[in-house]
Amino acid sequence: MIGLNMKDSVETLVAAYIGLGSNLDNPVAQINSARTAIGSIEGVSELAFSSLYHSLPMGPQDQPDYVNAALCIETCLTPLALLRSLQAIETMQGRVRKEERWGARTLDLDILLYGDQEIDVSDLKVPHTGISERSFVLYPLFEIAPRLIIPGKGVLADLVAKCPLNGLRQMA
Ligand code: ROI
Repeated sequence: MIGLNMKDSVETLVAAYIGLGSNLDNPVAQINSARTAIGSIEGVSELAFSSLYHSLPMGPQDQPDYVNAALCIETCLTPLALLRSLQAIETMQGRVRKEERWGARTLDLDILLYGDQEIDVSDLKVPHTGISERSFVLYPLFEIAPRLIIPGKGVLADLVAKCPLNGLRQMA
């Protein structure tokens, strides 16, 4: 990206949380290079990065296990500008959007939270749909933000306490 457009940025810095997931083409390398790429977006800086987690696929079972992580950033980008930048990184890392719902992917970058905002537009729903039921989202998030409150859903620690691990494990 060459310079920030005025309409892509907000006046104040916002803390946002991003969920990372991959189950194709060396998932650990995919997640690590996505982390570097996100930190290089103009108007974004990394505040915290979770451990990597190994997780069983949610959805169709005839796909490889996943690697998941969570990232906290500080950004002056609007939610939609951030989304576009994340989608560009997914595409650069070989993401092919297929017809099949919940199929395997090289890289999935989801905006989990954007400050304390609730956003529901055609391209973007924040907090991310399904956040409260997905162990591979909640546990990495809890590791980097144990006191977080999820707008509209409550205290993260309570959501974690109610969510079984479903085979999730922290990688060495
Ligand atoms: N399952 C796991 N374990 N981790 C993911 O990141 C993930 N992402 C998805 C679907 C296909 C729903 N399943 C997943 O998009």
